[in-house]
Amino acid sequence: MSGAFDSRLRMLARQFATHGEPVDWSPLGSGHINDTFVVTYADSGGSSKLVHQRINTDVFGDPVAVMDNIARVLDHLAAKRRADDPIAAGMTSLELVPAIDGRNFVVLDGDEYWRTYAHIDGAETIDTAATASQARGAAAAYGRFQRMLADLPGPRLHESIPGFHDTERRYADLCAAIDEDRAGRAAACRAEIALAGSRSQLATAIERSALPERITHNDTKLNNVMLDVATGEAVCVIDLDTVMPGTVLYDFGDMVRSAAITTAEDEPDADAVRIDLDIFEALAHGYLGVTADWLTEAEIAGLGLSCEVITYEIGIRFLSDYLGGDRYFKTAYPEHNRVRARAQFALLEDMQRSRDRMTAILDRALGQAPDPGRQRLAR
Ligand code: GN1
Ligand code: MG
Repeated sequence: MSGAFDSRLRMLARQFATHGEPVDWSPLGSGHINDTFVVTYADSGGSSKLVHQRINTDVFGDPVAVMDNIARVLDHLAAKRRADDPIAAGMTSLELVPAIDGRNFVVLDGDEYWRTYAHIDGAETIDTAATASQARGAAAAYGRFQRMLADLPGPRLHESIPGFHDTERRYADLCAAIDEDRAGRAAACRAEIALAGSRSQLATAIERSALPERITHNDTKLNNVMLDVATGEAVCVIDLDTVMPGTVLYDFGDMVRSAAITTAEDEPDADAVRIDLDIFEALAHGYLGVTADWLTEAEIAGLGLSCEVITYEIGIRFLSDYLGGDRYFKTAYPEHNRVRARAQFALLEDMQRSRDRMTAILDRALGQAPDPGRQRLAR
């Protein structure tokens, strides 16, 4: 995509409400789905940066619905900040740059959907947590994000990807991918397929009917929170494509599997992949510190299990994509999705070995959170 971006950029500059001329650009971030570019625009008054992003319409079949969700969510977050709501203190949120026709996206060549955000200066994303305080801040940011959206007015958000965290369906998709064996890779993946089969009870382990529906982020990787470069504080939750109705367990589990890992997500040496319990503790404290008085008993009770379920879910998604010939996630080399799957499964196995310690950590974090019991009785 990046090679073709030069030719797109002129059209984007014309069709979005930009100031000045594009003078420089580079690809941005490490997402597996969309194409993202940061562009410097300059005029006589100075320069500023915008982020142009092409929405992957193979993944997001209804990009207009995605943009409708995002615009409503961002309006609501901005309103919280304007009202000086303490839950928004110190945070910012993404700002959409409109197109000149007033919409919040532009369509190029009939089927390329592009959106534009103002660049957030002085902030960065990290793929792995260097310190516990980064993890605590990111977890608190996701917790505050969920709470701020609890009173979003208007109709239910669109399901931008139906069944996104339906682990049972993800397991059925894996079984279909094994049967179809489209890329002829199943025979070589016997160990990964066996591991997935041996843990298949996780596919039905979350009792959704016992949990309140919330507005959740659904892609709570560590690198979807921007941190202030100077202070390391979490300042903005990004990557809002999958914000939709869900359960808080999806967000907590995804946060843990992405941040509390001793290696990169695509570590080729699966033996090196472990749960980092110090980071896990920081995540638990950060998240429960801002949500404990809001979550239900059932939600709190499910937090530990959610880590295993979501790690399993992403593992089987990577494996399914590998078996299907790498058509969903971007890959850098042919075995990439298989390596990712093995790393998730290794993380899952270590979580299962560490279950008692994780439960103790959650209990401790809950005990130190601001008076959850009283609020829960009052509800
Ligand atoms: C994708 O693009 P990125 O990295 O933010 C994926 C997530 C996975 C993640 C695995 C819409 O997110 O569900 O957890 O890769 N997003 C979508 O790294 O499928
Ligand atoms: Mg992302």
